[in-house]
Amino acid sequence: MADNTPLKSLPAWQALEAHYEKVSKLHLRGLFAADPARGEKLALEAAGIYFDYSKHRVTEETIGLLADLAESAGLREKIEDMFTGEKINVTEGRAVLHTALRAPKNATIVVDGENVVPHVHAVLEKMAGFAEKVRGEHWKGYTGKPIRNIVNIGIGGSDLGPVMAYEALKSYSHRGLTFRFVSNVDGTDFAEAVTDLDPAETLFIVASKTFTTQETMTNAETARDWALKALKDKAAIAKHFVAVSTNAARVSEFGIDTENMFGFWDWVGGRYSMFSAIGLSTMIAIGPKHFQEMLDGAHEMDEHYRTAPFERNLPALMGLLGIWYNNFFNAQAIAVLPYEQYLKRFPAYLQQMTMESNGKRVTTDGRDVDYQTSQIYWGEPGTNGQHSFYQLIHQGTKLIPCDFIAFAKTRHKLGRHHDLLMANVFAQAEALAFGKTAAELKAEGVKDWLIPHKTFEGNRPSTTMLLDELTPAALGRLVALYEHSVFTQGMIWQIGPFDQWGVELGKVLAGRIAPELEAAAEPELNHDSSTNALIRRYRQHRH
Ligand code: G6Q
Repeated sequence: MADNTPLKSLPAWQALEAHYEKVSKLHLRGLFAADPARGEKLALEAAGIYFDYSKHRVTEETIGLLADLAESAGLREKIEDMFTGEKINVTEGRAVLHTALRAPKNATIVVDGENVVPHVHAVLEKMAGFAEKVRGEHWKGYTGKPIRNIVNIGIGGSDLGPVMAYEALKSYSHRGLTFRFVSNVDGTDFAEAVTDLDPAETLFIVASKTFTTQETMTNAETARDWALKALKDKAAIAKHFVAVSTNAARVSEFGIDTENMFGFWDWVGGRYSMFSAIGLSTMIAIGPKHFQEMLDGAHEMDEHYRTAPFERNLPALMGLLGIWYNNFFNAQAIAVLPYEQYLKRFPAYLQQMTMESNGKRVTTDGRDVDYQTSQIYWGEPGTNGQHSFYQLIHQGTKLIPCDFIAFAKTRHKLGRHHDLLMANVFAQAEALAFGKTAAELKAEGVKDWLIPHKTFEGNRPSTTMLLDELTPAALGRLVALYEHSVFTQGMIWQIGPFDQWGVELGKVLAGRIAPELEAAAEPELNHDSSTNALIRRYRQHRH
């Protein structure tokens, strides 16, 4: 297959290059005028998501050509390889099986000769038992008080998913429990998270796949000191600390009983781990039943991705549309704009999932790419963004395709709020696509000199995703949608979405600098002159 054929040599790629020359000149105003049914034709519904892509700068031919690209890039086979546990994380020699985390009990997925599904369900059951104990006040702290506060300590993939899911599903959460998330090595994060908490009522979940991550271990040690200062007895650790990890030896070295450890496996990547035991805080918040609904939602999207033809396959289409703008229109970014306050951390979560996965510059076989890879993902919930950076999206010089995410039902029926929210999301997509012409402004009597300022050229693409309601299942579907969109892109760009070597160098250098900052005597510094000067200045000024 196309593995070793450079991407730009694929006939399907070249067909898209030629097609781009025609389509890039078209305006969405013209495309909609030419086909009154376009708004319904270029929309799909699957796994509970209505996906309107009609406001994209595409024709039906574009979609066909993009689907051809996916076929000729071998996407079909690659999806099967992922789902069946092939070791597609090449540089780490690992399978990539976040889909197994949401597979039903009777599924069979074999890694190294063993069916992993029973292991997944065993951990889910152990998590459920623990979550119910905490929720039902049966898990008591060392002094006999029930646990009221849960503090998740983790970073990156061991933090962003849990925070995002907790915030997203807050309306389903146990309101008698307080949840906090500590990630940053900046002591402020820990200090502020625990400032109003009683150690006797606080449970720390130390979430770290490796149990070696500097930030997490530093925060966990500080948490242990904080708890012991109040509880005074090492035996208290067993009641106030649990771990989520793949590294049992390190967990017990830290002092946590491995009975209170929830495991996962090397085939779960950090940024793909929110459905694993890393989701323990989520499960305690929303309960095992809702957690299972979230898994079922993700599984529904998995099945859709695995089986639907690419033209009608939401994750494939989303990924391919991203490629269309990134590689043909030279667009650099994608804005993710949820019109749902509960999804306020969703853009941050997606930043890691998308950019840590596909921010790569060599192919899996080590060649430099000669095309762009991951877009920059960013965003904020609507309508706040409208009063801030949307100006640039409407009238700036950059092309920024937008993902609008909205829900027909609100979790809080309050007067006109939801209708107004929805009016805004529909209006933004409409304004971006169709803009406002000079002729329209003139007809409205706008003075000539103001017309250039008030003109919106339009033709700015967006997807509108409309879901029924932000339920646990809906969240599962949305997350899986983006996961598979990222996979689609990574496979077409011939890069490896599941490693992250780019985070290593900074870690190594920080490890070298930390002792230089901590040394009592003036250390000999052998960095560049800028780094040396910064270190010296910090040492002089820190007290
Ligand atoms: C994610 C990355 C990274 C990781 C953190 C935390 O895909 O690998 O963000 O999740 O570095 O790692 P630990 O869970 O091992 O502490």
